[in-house]
Amino acid sequence: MSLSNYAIIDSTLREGEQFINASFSTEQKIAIARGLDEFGVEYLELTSPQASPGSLEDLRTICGLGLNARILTHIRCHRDDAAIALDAGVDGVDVVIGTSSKLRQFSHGKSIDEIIGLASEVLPWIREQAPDVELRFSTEDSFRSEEAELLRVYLAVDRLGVVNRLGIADTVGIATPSQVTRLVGTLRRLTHCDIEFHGHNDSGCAVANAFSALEAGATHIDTTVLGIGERNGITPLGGFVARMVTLDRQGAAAKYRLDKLRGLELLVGEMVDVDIPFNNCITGFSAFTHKAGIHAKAILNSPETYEALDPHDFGLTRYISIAHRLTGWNAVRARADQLGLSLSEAHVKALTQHIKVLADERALSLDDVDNLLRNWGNGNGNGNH
Ligand code: HCA
Ligand code: CU
Repeated sequence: MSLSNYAIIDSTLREGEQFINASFSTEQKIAIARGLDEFGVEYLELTSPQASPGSLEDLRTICGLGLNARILTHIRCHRDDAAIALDAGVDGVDVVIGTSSKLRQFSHGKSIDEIIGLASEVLPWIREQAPDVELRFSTEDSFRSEEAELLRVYLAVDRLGVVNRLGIADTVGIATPSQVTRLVGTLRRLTHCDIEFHGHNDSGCAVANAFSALEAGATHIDTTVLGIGERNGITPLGGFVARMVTLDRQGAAAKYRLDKLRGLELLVGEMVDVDIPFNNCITGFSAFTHKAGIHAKAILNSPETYEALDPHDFGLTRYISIAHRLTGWNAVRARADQLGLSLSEAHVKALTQHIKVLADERALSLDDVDNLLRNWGNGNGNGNH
């Protein structure tokens, strides 16, 4: 596995548009596209120009912005869709067709042979029209498709020799990391194409599955800002970035403007009316707060002891909470130092015990503790406050 040789395809402007609260205006799409480009994702995937007249307009507009990110659009395996997409000036098309028995029965109604026939007609046609366009072929609901049938489709497409990338999609979010490893590994061995992974988060494995895909040789990972998408969405950009930074901090920092992540999440969050969850990787409000006295002491000595990620890499700061019964005297002393108060060690220890007793009786705020510190620091401390 190469930890640096992967690309992010951010689909906030395609999968993300399928999130229940999303209905982006042209200006909002431009702001998201620019934000993602500034962050440094390699690709933006936009809604099919067939979806609506506005989608076509906006695709043209974003293709014309001159961003560094390559612009892709997501289309059905259909000549008309491809023709409109190419005419809009995209750098690549992401072609998708369902292969699971459910999709074959309840969606497009085609057999595996018919799917292969269609792909064999549409994909070479796209390549003829646009020799330089990036062409991806993906199967929808790959993990609930019958494996032999699925491989038959991928091998037939690979043999056409016109596709750059094969995509696999965990459309309903049920794949396990080892299933992802196995399928990506099989495609790696049997085909010559790059491999893209698109994973939904219904059972909470979207980041783990994206990482398993990379470990097994995938080259492209689909994300959206805050993970927005159909139902509860897909691999979140921030969670995926957290995963990669813990493994190769310098590599990730060289590829992406990590300090732009929070602004991007706030931007999109406001547009779709969602708050950043408290337990969000990196940007959740408590992601870099430390509470227990034992943790606080070690953090004060060396933050790496209890931090896998450095908040400063993301333009953030850590916070040590001291106004509670789990507090410890090292953290209380550090707060006294911050306030410019000089207390003896014995005083700090006595005050810490006092805080614990008070905290057993009622909820304390940092202001309460600061007032105590100031009183004790002024020499009024006698333990009877
Ligand atoms: C969709 C389905 C899709 C496609 C993914 C892909 C999925 O909503 O059109 O093209 O790789 O999850 O299967 O998002
Ligand atoms: Cu999807």
